[in-house]
Amino acid sequence: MRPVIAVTTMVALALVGGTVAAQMQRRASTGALPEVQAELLPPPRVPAPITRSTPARVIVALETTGVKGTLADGVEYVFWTFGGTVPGPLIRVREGDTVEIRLSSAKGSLKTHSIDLRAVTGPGGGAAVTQVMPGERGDFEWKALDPGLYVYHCATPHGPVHIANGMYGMILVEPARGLEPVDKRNV
Ligand SMILES: [Cu+2]
Repeated sequence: MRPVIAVTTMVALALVGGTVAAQMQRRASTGALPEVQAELLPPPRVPAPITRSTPARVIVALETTGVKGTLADGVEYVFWTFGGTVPGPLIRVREGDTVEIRLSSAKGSLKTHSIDLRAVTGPGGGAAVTQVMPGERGDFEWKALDPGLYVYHCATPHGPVHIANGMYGMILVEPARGLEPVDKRNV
């Protein structure tokens, strides 16, 4: 059994090595990208469609905060939020963008928080490197490879409790060719 384990380990290390090398190569090639700040709006408002036809480096600065809100008539509750709202703001990027997530936690917050974006193909969708304690900040960057609409959420144990308290939102990775026009619009 040992040779099998050794070979498996070597293959895994080679794959990880290749992935890291590819990421480093991509990182080196993103140096000249124009930098844009993600427009983060309180739902139901959403950022305008992306009109760029080339990749950019998108900065997403999100703060986790506790916000007192009304749960029902006369019932107040402190929600755990991304950006002060439940759900959190829609993040809008374009396929091929390099996205830098800057997740901070407000001073005075009572919990550690994190972010797991399902659009990210990496450890925990970013949660592995963004377990931020009150007053701290965790950053990471990733490349948006797969267009689609994905959920993001806090992934600090116990994850479902953080999500149930309000820590979720959506991220849209627009296709590089742009979105298809809609045939019906409700206004
Ligand atoms: Cu959390």
